[in-house]
Amino acid sequence: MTVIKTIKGRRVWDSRGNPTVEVDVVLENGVLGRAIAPAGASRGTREAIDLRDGGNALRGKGVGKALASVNGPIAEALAEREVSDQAGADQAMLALDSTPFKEVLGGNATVATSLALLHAAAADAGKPLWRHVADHYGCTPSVPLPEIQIFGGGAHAGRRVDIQDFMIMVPGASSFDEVMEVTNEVYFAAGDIMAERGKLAGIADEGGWWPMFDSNEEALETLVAAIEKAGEKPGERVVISLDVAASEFGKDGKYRLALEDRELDSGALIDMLGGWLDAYPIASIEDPVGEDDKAGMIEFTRRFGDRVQIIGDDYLVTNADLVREGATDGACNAVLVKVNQAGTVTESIDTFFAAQKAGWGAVVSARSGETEDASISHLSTGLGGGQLKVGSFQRSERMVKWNECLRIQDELGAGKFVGGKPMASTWWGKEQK
Ligand code: 2PG
Ligand code: MG
Repeated sequence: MTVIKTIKGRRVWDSRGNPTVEVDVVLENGVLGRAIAPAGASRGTREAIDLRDGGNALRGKGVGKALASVNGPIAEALAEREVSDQAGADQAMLALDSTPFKEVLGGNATVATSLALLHAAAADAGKPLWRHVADHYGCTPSVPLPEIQIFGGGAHAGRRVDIQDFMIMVPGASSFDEVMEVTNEVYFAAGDIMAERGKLAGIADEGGWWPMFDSNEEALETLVAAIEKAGEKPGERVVISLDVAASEFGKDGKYRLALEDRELDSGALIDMLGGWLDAYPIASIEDPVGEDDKAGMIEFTRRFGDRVQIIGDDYLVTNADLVREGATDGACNAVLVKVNQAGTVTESIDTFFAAQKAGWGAVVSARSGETEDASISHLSTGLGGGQLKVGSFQRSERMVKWNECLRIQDELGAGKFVGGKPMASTWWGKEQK
């Protein structure tokens, strides 16, 4: 029994140079737990809000109001509480804010506090965070299989291509270390090919290459060429994963591919993506249609759900009720778990368990605005969640998460890595059951 002594928020800065919220939770025995809120750019409309100050200063992105939430009502409500009661503390924050999207306290205030509490409880128990998560929630820990971005697009690269994330996964690897090695080869092969072809503009928000492609499909062709240049046979050890992030270019069932200057209805978008699934070794696809396109998501899942992982991000916003609804509707077969979309650890883990109960996959994910906080590497391992999405293979706010997984793998042993599965004709996640 160790109780919380103080909770203090401070302003720090994220990978895009924007202010964000860091929280220190100090226990009566002096133990510290610390965490930092990330920030998305392609945000779902139903996720917890980032409370920002508005106005001209700091481009309206100040976090003074969010810090006031932490240092005022949150600190007051949580003081003297038992630190290991994560659910109780998260509930106490929810009791201060009855709005659906945490508009009073700010999701950035609640998520940093909630994660800092988790860190404090782990430190108090003398355990690494991943072990605390596994023990506290009754899970078998395993090191996740990453999906790693090679090119950025959409909101992360000035909308230079419409599709947001072109990623690879290495399900055929037998250790996390091997994934890193293969990714290094593919990532730099892609950069070389783009430079040779005059298609490389720089580095996008999540560390992936910022492309100058003339079509979305050119990105896929280049990615396949990069996998081959790295000495791999596409679809064997290495597969492709896409985040279409369709809400960013579509509304009310109308999708505008600006790069190709054409508009598609939901059916035509689904047909186009289906064509890509036939032509390229794509094992996973996120938000193939918009967050408001329920009929489209059901149709996409009906047609392709038995051969590809279909992840809901903006569509499900780390919400357990929406996961249950999606499972009933037959929309998606996996969920992206972003702690700041939900706003608390407890709600995120509820979402994870709702997905597990539905027989779905779960991918713990970073945001495009990140920091040195590596909590999600531990969360994903502790839950035995299977997959982790962090962005690309460059820049320290990304590498800190991958490197943390390497350390965890050393503690857990390579045998606890979720992978080592050759790509099969069906969705690899299903193969694992
Ligand atoms: C996503 C994320 C991470 P953002 O859409 O999955 O790539 O982007 O954090 O900008 O919402
Ligand atoms: Mg997404």
